Amino acid sequence: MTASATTPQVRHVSLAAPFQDQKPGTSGLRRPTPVFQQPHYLESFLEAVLQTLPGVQGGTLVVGGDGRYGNRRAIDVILRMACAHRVGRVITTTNGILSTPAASHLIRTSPGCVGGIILSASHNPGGPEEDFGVKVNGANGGPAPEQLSNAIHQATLTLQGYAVVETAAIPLDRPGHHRLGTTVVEVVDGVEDFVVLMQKLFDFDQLREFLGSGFPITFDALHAVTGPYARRIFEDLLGLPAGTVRHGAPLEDFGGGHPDPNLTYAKPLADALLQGDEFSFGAACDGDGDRNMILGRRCFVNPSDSLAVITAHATQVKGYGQGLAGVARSMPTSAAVDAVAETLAIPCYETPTGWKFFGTLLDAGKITLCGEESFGTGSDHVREKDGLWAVLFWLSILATERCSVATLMERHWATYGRHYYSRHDYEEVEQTAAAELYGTLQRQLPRLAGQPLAGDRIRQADEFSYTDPVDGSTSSRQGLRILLESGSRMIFRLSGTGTRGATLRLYLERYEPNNGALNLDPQTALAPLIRGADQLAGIRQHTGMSTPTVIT
Ligand code: G16
Repeated sequence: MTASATTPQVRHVSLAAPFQDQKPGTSGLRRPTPVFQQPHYLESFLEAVLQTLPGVQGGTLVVGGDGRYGNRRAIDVILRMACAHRVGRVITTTNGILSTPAASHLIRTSPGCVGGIILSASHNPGGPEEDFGVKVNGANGGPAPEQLSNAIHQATLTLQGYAVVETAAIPLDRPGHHRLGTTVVEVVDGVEDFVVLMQKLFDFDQLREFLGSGFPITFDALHAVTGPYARRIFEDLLGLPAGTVRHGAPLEDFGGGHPDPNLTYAKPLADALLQGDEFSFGAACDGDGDRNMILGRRCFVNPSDSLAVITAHATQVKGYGQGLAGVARSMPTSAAVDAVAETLAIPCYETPTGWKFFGTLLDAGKITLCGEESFGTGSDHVREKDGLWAVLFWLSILATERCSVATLMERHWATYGRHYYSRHDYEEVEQTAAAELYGTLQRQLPRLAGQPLAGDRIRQADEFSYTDPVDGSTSSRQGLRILLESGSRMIFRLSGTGTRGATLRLYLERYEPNNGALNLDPQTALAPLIRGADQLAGIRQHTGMSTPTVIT
């Protein structure tokens, strides 16, 4: 163990004024990197976290990130502030690389761990002029619930200063133990524990045999955190050829790309699967490894459908053979999983957007699987969504079914019917224009029931609010819902993860029974709803945009 020569002196740094803009969004505090580089900005938020997270003094904290620009500096600051706050032990990883699901696992398996700090702006681009972020997780390994996030925000609003020690940076280039005053800093391999967990949940022998039998796959790590994990799993353990993992080296700016696994930002991968014949399966994960996109040859799997397929086939997969307690999806996610849950006769919960809302259900054992339309799928193995877990789950299903992704989807729709679904994003809309659009529609809600729309009729129009069935907490203002008599629906929400202007999300869904037209292009199937949404909310008029920036 290396120790700093003398116990470092704690320095109390005063703030000229508390920061007023440190309210966490859907998942942590995300801002353009230059905002985080302002003097004291990062330290202010961390001080609020260290003052608010229960059990910090003497407790254990997990710290790591997705490797983006600012990661290394932030870890250094956290270690020095943790020492000043007498944190007992900080567990961090070689080069500070730690995916969000691996962080969740590490928190859950480290004795005395009170939570974690994950440095990531998730799927947002990274670099000196791009985005940085700080996510805070609690002792259960999941994202801070709303009450904790609110308490951290409240603390920032009145903060007078912060405590830090000055000392040389702890080397993170290899595993080891170090001492900083009374704080032990443990540098561990951030990959191995997670890989062992995956080996418990999935049958690697079955996967190795299947993937070696002529089912070529490709995985795109988008130069983000999953590269080292995916290389270890696919190339070392499953024996796939070197190069199976594309863009596998984590880079501070993600190679100039946007580490968001969707058809727009993972286009080379999408083109390889949707236009080429080289691969039977393709997948990608986001900046911090919690999101996933699944592709088959000529087949894009909608994330809502992915959750439904995983639920329908769960008992075929090693770690889930005992069956499912229940499932949950976020409100804007399609009801495809509801249909499967009904057949399986298990409960299906509808929560607001944000993984944090699944935490109480998972902790109480009410659900085994959960997912969101925003490319997130996960289970009770951790308390975060998990990109590589989803990829291995899909491959395990395919290894049992021995069919193509497209055939699996066709069979699924022929059984449960198809929930045509699409999300239209309007990014970087001027804040006031977005607020006006949202507010105008919100005011119309009480008058909308019974009105014709999109060749249908509005059955119900409201703003979604949620009461947690476990702890009774309520969350209101969670999106505007327009529910039509046919069962189709459109949802309007303002994103809580963007950092520039506002992002309007429009979610569209239409159900087609299993004896109906199951092979339409989703944009064609949803065309009347798309037109109806514009007519109702004046999207073009308010945003000045004639088309969405991203369609998924
Ligand atoms: C975060 C949350 C997800 C949420 C997503 C989108 O994901 O963890 O639960 O669905 O944001 O949120 P919004 O629609 O408000 O932008 P991530 O991967 O960014 O941490």
